[in-house]
This record gives sequence, structure tokens and C-alpha cells, in this order.
Amino acid sequence: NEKTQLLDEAAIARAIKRISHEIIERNKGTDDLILVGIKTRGLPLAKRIQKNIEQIENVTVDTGELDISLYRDDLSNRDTVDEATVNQTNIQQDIAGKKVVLVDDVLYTGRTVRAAMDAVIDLGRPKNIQLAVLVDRGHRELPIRADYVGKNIPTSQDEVIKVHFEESDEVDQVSIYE
Ligand code: 3GP
Ligand code: 5GP
Ligand code: MG
Repeated sequence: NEKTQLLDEAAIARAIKRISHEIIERNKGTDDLILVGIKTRGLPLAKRIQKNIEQIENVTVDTGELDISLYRDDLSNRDTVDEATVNQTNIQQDIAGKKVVLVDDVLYTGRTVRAAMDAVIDLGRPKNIQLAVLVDRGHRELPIRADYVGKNIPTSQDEVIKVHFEESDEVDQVSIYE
């Protein structure tokens, strides 16, 4: 139950700034780029990346959102497979031919990202799909990896990463609980 802080406000800001630079570098600018935040905390993260890119390149990159839930059939059974379901999509832009950067706070099994990719592809054929996460905690159950990672945090299955953002939680902080 003990809590250990892994990232403070300054460390989070630096990580997001680096990810923003990496996105610009990898895409040789911001042409045809769309950021898509996965609710809930992928959204403020996407908006911060958007703000950073604005400061670096003087361009406002379009941002959309996806609402995806993970359902675990039986919480008592560790072997039960989670299913990710898309609840809502709010992407105003035409996805066809665009470079879509999915943004989430924590990458774990990868099932949420898989569902997000399905939802994006359903909207039209993107040029490519990339993934940015603040924390990769391991334990993938699908062949999915992030292109941009704030911090790799090896965890046990029982540990939980708490991501707090000022926008919703008053402070910027990433911590780990057992
Ligand atoms: P967030 O993405 O809005 O931060 O998955 C739903 C929410 O549950 C997430 O909210 C996440 O913060 C929180 N959560 C914390 N630990 C876990 C976990 O181990 N698995 C899942 N699926 N969600 C977790
Ligand atoms: P997935 O297992 O599909 O990769 O992750 C499911 C969802 O839960 C994602 O939105 C992810 O951000 C969130 N998530 C998974 N594990 C954790 C965790 O330890 N901490 C937090 N804050 N979110 C998590
Ligand atoms: Mg999340």
C-alpha cells in the first residue's frame, strides 16, 4: 500500500517536452499530424503535447479524443482476459491519409491501444498510427509497443501506477502503489 513517487511536476514536464520534440523530429514537422487522446488522462496529456508543439513549431496540431473502457469479466480470476470497448469517438478531422498519434497515460496490456487502433481505422485509412505514453509499465498481452515513452517503469502485476495531472487531480505526479 506504500506509495513511492516516481515523477514529480518537473520530471513530467521534461518528459512531455521531449516526447513533443521526438514527435516533430520523427515526422519531419507536423504536416498531416493528428493527436488523439485516450480518455481520461490521455486527453490532458495530448493537450500538453499540443501546447508544446505549438511553442516549438508555431503550429496548432489537431487533437481528438477516444473513450475506451476495459472490462474484466471476473476480477477474482487473474487469468480472465480483459476486453477493451470503444464507448465514444470525438475526432472531427478526416483521418484518411493522416498520421495519427494515439496518446495515453499508461501502457499496460495493450488492449486499450488495440481497440483505439480499430476505432481510428474504422474512421478512414490513416497514413500511419503512432503511440505516445507517459508510462510504460510492461506486461503486454498483445504485440504492441509505444513510439514515444516518458518513462519505462517495470512493475509487478499487483502494482498500480497512479498518474495525477493538475487538470483533474490538482497536482502533477506519477507514483507507484503495491
Ligand atoms: P485514466 O486512464 O483515466 O487515468 O482504466 C481506467 C482507469 O483506471 C484509468 O484511468 C487508470 O488510471 C485506472 N487504473 C489504475 N490502475 C489500473 C490498472 O492496473 N488497469 C486498468 N485497466 N486501469 C487502471
Ligand atoms: P491496457 O492494459 O489496455 O494497456 O491499459 C488499460 C487502460 O488502463 C489504459 O488507459 C491505461 O492507461 C490504464 N492503465 C493500465 N494500467 C494502469 C496503471 O497501472 N495505472 C494507471 N494510471 N493506468 C493504467
Ligand atoms: Mg489511461
